[in-house]
Amino acid sequence: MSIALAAGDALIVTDVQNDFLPGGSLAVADSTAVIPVLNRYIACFRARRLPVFATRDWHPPNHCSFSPQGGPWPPHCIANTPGASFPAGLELPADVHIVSKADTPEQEAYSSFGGGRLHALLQAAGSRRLFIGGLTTDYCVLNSVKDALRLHYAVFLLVDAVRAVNAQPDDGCRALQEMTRLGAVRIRYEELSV
Ligand code: VGL
Ligand code: ZN
Repeated sequence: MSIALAAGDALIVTDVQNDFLPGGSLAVADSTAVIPVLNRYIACFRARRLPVFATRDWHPPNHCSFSPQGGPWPPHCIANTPGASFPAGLELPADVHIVSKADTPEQEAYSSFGGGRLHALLQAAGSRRLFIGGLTTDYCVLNSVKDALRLHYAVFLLVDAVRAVNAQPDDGCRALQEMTRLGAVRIRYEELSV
């Protein structure tokens, strides 16, 4: 497949944050590998003046998803800490649209569409086709893609720029299958016609 980027396309860089990278509190295997690939996608979108969105997990210190509060995860991505920051190597454009999520103690949001702000920003930008990559395949990417399809966006899943938590060994594979079954189109960078 060869895909030409066009007006109405938007790139969504999902939760590429230090705590999901090696050395972080919720490190995902091989997650560093998404950074150079996402940088290439970012450069393509920038060159065409197409919008780039970066979502981030932005939790308070007592977030309900943390194990001390009875949740499933170690504390991670606490707002305004280095663990919640985007890694230095991620080349986000100066005009990136940053969308924070799950930023109150009682609210969990695996989907970047939680709260409705991303949808409003995308609508304001006139975006209809979403190119979604980042972390993690089996949580935030999966739930964001499902919401995007439900909201009638066309979704291209950047399979070379996602990595999974794999709490169960094949969670990432199953998430890819589910997203494809629901209508997301898997693409790799080489398939963008530049
Ligand atoms: C995520 C685990 C916990 C994600 C967020 O963004 O995929 N995963 N919090
Ligand atoms: Zn989280």
